[in-house]
Amino acid sequence: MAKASDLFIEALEAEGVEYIFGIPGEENLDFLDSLSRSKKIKLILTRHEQAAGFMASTYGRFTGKTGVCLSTLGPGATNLVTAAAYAQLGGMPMMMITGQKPIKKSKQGRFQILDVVDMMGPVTKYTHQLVAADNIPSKVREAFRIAEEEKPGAVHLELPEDIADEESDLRPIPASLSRRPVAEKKAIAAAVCEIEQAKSPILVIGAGANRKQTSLVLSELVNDFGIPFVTTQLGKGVIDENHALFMGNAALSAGDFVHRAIEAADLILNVGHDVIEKPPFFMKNGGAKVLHISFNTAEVDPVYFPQIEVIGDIANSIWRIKDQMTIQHHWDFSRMMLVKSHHDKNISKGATDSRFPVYPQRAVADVRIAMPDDGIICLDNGVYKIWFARNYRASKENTVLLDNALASMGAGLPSAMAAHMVHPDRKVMAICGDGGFMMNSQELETAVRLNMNIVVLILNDNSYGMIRWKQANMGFKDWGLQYNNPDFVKYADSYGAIGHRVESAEGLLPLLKECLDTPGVHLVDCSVDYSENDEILNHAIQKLSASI
Ligand SMILES: Cc1ncc(C[n+]2csc(CCOP(=O)(O)OP(=O)(O)O)c2C)c(N)n1
Ligand SMILES: [Mg+2]
Repeated sequence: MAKASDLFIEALEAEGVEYIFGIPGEENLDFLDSLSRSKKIKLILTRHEQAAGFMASTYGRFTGKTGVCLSTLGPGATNLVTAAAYAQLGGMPMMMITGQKPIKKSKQGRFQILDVVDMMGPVTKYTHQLVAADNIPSKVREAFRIAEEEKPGAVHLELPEDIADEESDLRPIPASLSRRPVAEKKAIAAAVCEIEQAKSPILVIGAGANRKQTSLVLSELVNDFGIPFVTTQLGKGVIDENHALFMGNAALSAGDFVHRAIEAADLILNVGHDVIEKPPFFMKNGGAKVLHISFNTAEVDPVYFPQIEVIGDIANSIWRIKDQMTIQHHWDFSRMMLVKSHHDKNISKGATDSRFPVYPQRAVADVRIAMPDDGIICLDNGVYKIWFARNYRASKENTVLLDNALASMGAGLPSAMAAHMVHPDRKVMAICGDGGFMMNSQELETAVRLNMNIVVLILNDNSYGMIRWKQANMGFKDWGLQYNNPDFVKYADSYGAIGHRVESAEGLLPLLKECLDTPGVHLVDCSVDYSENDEILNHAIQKLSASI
């Protein structure tokens, strides 16, 4: 016989769980006591449940294995909701375990009691209240299976305190050996035929391609057949963006050089596309044909209705297409290559701009120089995300972690902390706006306590810049979006982190290098000048790219 909470921990150990991120409440104390005896699972105590959820999700994003987080009932569980949505939309396997008052008898009326299982419904793939210790092995296994199955996402188990204290003589159920299904032979043949017959095919690499080791085989496809490619924000780095056939990133919604390159195609090979991302292109009747290559069938939308679908493991599909296809002499990529030459010239603009506060183009260029190829940047949400997605060339998969799905502020720092935990030997930088950073800045304490090596770069404009940019673009007056910040250097120091301030444009790069080379948690306060954002991103780029 084992206590239910011990059995729960054993079931998590059987799934290979290494960490549980979170904040226990009194309803989790049996669970916590069982966890204290685990030799395999470490508790990562955070200062807010949302940060724990972001960390668990990012762990899942990197490893493909479910990241686990913990909270109490009611307020702890509501704090996890944003992180659940982040994992769910972003395709990251993540499990939330929440406590609950006893379910067999009332202890304190309805104090703190919410229907957490119901609340989690719209933001998870699976949500369940455990009502008997004997259900633990099957429900834990089921939750992991569902979280990790394509498309990965969030799951939730509620463990009430009276159930945690029950006994069971059951054992954890081991995971079965299972492989992802592969595409049907005729679908591969149809895809090969379409690509061979096309005049100017183009590859669009999206979210799903950044999950499952497709990098090698997609790079081979591009190298062997010379087909140009585009990345979406969540597809960054799957193929080296320094490649001669890279046509750009779909950071802006329309009117950029990358859209001109896509318009030059009569067939779009859309790999791993997920409609949660802003569309990299808009389909229209009579326009280019679309070949949807993914784990799951395409969710149809007025702007997305692919004619051909190749459904199954992406790497396997690409490998088989590659194997059966031959280079066609009628393929013509000249228009795309012309667009690319203009694109590359435009991207390098402003990279050495010496004005201060720093211009975003310069910040992106300097971060790129400071970061090694396998270095990981973790972006929060703000207007700089567009600049980084567009101008920062990622050369390896999962080296630019940004959230183009829920696009929640506050994830930059926690995701960088999780990146450091999964890849302790790699350089990690969180890039945040002053607004987004403050939404989870309390986690500096967690990072310092856990002796992490990370650099947090704050692009500081004393405002919610992204919304100001949209406000200007929509012709509204500049109103309601400015605030004051703490002294970020003193703020960092008060946590035992190391605070720095950028004093000139030339000072940014050497400071970033110094921080990356010095162990510890570094916070860099860098004033940024967004005054040209509207002109460049909304007008100049559109005009230039339209003139090619
Ligand atoms: C949790 C959350 N709240 C609000 C928003 C809407 N929003 C998107 S960007 C942004 C402003 C971001 O400001 P900051 O972090 O300072 O970055 P900046 O754009 O100024 O560089 C806001 C309010 C959001 N995406 N997420
Ligand atoms: Mg800001």
